[in-house]
Order: sequence, then structure tokens, then C-alpha cells
Amino acid sequence: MVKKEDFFFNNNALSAEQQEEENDHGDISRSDFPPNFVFGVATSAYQVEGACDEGGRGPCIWDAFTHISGNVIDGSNGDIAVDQYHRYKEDVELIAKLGFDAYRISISWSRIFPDGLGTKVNEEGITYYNNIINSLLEKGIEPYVTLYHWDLPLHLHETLDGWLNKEIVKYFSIYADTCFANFGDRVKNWITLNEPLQTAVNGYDVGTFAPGRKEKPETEPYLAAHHQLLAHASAVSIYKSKYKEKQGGKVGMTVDCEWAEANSDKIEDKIAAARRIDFQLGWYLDPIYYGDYPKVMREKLGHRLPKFTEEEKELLTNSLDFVGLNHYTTRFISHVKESPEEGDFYKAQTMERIVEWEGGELIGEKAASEWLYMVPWGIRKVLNYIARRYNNPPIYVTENGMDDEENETSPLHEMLDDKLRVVYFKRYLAAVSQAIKDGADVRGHFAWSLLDNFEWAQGYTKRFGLIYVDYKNGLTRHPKSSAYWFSRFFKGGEGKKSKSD
Ligand code: PNW
Repeated sequence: MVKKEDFFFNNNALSAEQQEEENDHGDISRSDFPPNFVFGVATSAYQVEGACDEGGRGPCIWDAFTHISGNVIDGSNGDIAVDQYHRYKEDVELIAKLGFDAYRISISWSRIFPDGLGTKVNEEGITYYNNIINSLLEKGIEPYVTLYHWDLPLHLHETLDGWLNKEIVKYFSIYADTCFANFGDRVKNWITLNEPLQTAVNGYDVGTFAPGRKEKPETEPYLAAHHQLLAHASAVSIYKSKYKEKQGGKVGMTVDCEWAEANSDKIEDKIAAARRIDFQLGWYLDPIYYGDYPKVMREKLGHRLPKFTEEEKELLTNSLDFVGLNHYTTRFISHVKESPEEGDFYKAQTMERIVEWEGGELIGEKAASEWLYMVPWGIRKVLNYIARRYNNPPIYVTENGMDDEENETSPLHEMLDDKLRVVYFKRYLAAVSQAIKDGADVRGHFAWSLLDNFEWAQGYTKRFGLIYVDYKNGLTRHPKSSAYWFSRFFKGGEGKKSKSD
């Protein structure tokens, strides 16, 4: 194994000017976090693997969605993506060299069961994930594995309507069971679903994500969410009854939440901000911690919100060993009668999301994605909110990061010097360490993303990676300044950052 020191010693010196800049943005160091705090990087199968028709993989809804013209801004798809399927060894090596403790991947359901039905396991799929998991463990990197990061087997969508049909719970359970059985001897941290909110809203209301439905926005998102919750609960109960004792792992779910800060001291704005959080976090966490959807959702949505049976409530309760939180950004919220945003989900919330302070200044520096502003204090507030409302559960920040715009004319060295991303991570990590001091039980942080990759409806126009991928030159990998920043941060080890670091 190559030692981190060998790799970075000569590559990694900062000029006086760079050092000054580094010191400018807060003095955060490894020792501001508990020694066993986990620092990881994340990706997801469809966004990085490629090899869409290799190794016996069946098609998923994103294969179909991306091949319909108009769905992805640059007309691209994940057919090849960044080819991690063939380059996982190189990628694992990079993670090890940078010094991360953990890598969060997702499993492509249709690599395990090509038609999703769970009748015949695709052994080549099992082999691929065995290979990557073993490579990680050989380098001392802990795998964190998500079962569902949006790539539903197409057959389940075409024959059953995917998440709209309760039958999906059965098929997800078979799939989860198979993953626990095959990988659970080595995988100790499982995440059932990634951002069920985005699947429900973008997939079944606004239609910007696969499967691109917007025909029945008043009911379908709530049904898709409901079945995702039941699928989660069922997978967890299988883990508890068949595997937990022997394998000793943990199962969580990853929710996403932008912080909602009331736009004024007016009571109606404060209530609107609270409602906004209920519609994001409460939608998924309230059923798990309190047995039902938030009251405000039940009131606003009435019969459109499905109901849990007593048995389902019981299955849902206590079905989380940890909360996975994806967090990127924050908004000011004000109460309005008519939401300016498209989609039933936003209309139902009767609120407006605002990106400016009172004087017109932006809430934070804007990243490349329309929705992403750098607002570090927001993450501290979300973490504290989860701690307070849900009785201080263990939390892993399973995604956090920002993107740069792809610019084909910029020279490589400019694209690699991602100063703003370094500032973003310093400030967000400082806010996470504050939340821990406030009392939130935050156990880890995963940067999104290890590599530039297929950014869903934005295709390859947005770059979230710590490592640049040269799409024109054979998908070669080039660590950006932010990757080197992390490696120095890890080396800082004990004590505050020294001048010579
Ligand atoms: C997450 N928003 O999605 C996903 O889990 C990743 O796969 C994705 O690449 C990453 O964040 C960056 O987008 C989100 O609109 C998509 O607030 C949209 C939002 C948040 C997260």
C-alpha cells in the first residue's frame, strides 16, 4: 500500500500566497472532530459506473429516461459515465492516497436482479460488488453501501408502475435480503434509500428525474414516498431478523433537507419555515420516529396522503440505526398563498423560497447548480434540528458539496484549482464541528463527490468532484486542490494546523 505521505509530500506544498488564503477561511483541523469521526467520499452507481449493458446488468429507469431527448440538458447519459465499473481499482487507490476513511457507493439493483423480480441473481453483478468491497477493505477503507440511489430496474417500472405499486416492497425486500446475504459479512453500514424526497417529487410530480411522471402530481408523489418508506421498513426488519446478530452492522436511510430559515420575525413566516422542514424531513422521519406523517402534511393533503396500518407503523418505528443526511444549501422562507414554484408538492406548502438577504445580497455564494448556494450556518441548524426533534440519533452527513460549471475552454490547471470548493468544505466542516459541540451526535461526513460524474438532468455540465475527470481524454482522473486540501487536513492529525503544513 502506498503511504499517503509518499504520494503527497512532493505534490502538495503550498506557496506563501496559497497558505495565506488557506488560513483566511477559518482554522478547522482534524482535531476539531472526535477521533473516531468518519471522513468519507461518496458516489452512486448510475452516476459513475457506466458499463450499462455489461456484466449482465439489466436496464434501469435512468437508462430509459436519459435516452429520451430533452430530459438531460446536454443530451448525455450514464451509459459509460466515468467508467468506474472498469476503473474501480484506480479509484479505490486514489481514495486511499487521499486518506479518506470511507467510501459511500450504491449498488445497481439491475446488476443484481436484471429485471428486478428477484428470481435469478446475476452472479457477475455480485462479483463486481465483491471486487470493489474487497479492494476497499484491503486499503483500510470502510464501505458505506446504499441499496437504492434512484436506478430502479426498468422492468419493475414498466410492468408494475415502480414505486406507485405496493408490490415493489416485496421486490425491494428480496433485493435487500440478497445484498445483506452476499455482502453483509464485510459491509457494516447500509443505507436503504437515497433521498426518497427527490424520487417522489422530481420523479412523480415535477417530472425532471426518472421516471419523469407528472400526470398525477396530486397523488403520485405521496404514494411513491409511502411505498419507499414501507420498503425501507421491510428491508430493516429483514436485516434485524436474519442478519444483524451475526453480521453486527447498522442500517440507516438517507434523507435530504435544505435548511429553511424564516424570512422575517413574522409568525406566519416562522410557521412557513417549520412547515417547509416538515415537508422535507418530517415526511420521512416522522413516520419512523412518531409513527405517522407530520400533522401539517395530513392537514394540507387530506386523503391524498396514504395511511399506515397499525402493523406498518410498528414495522416503521425504530427502523433506523442512524440518520443519513444529504445537505447542500439553505433558503429563507416566507409564507405566501400561492407558491411561485412548479409542482403540487411546492404548491401544497404555500411558501416561497428566497435566496437574498433583506438588502438584496445573495444568501451565500452561488455554485454552478441553480439551487446551490454556500450557506455554512445552515448545516449546523439542520443537524441541531434533527438532534432536538428526533431524540439525538446518530447522524452521518452522507453528502455535502458544491459544483463548478463545466467549461470546455478553461485550461486544465484552472479547473483543478477549485478554490471555492475548498472554502465550502472548510466552512461547512467548521459548522459540523460546531453542531457536535452543540450536542448533535454527528458521526461522519461524506464529501459529494469523489469524482466529477453524471449529474442527472444536468448531465456532465456540472462538476461536483474532488477529482476532475477529463471527459475528452480517456476519462483520466486529476485530483483538484480540494482533494489535496482534504489530504492535508487528515494529516494535520493531532493539534491545530501548523504553519508548515
Ligand atoms: C443529491 N436539490 O441530489 C444526490 O443524492 C446526488 O446523486 C446528486 O448528484 C447530488 O445531490 C448533487 O445534486 C440532490 O434540488 C438533487 O436541493 C437536488 C437537490 C438536492 C440534492
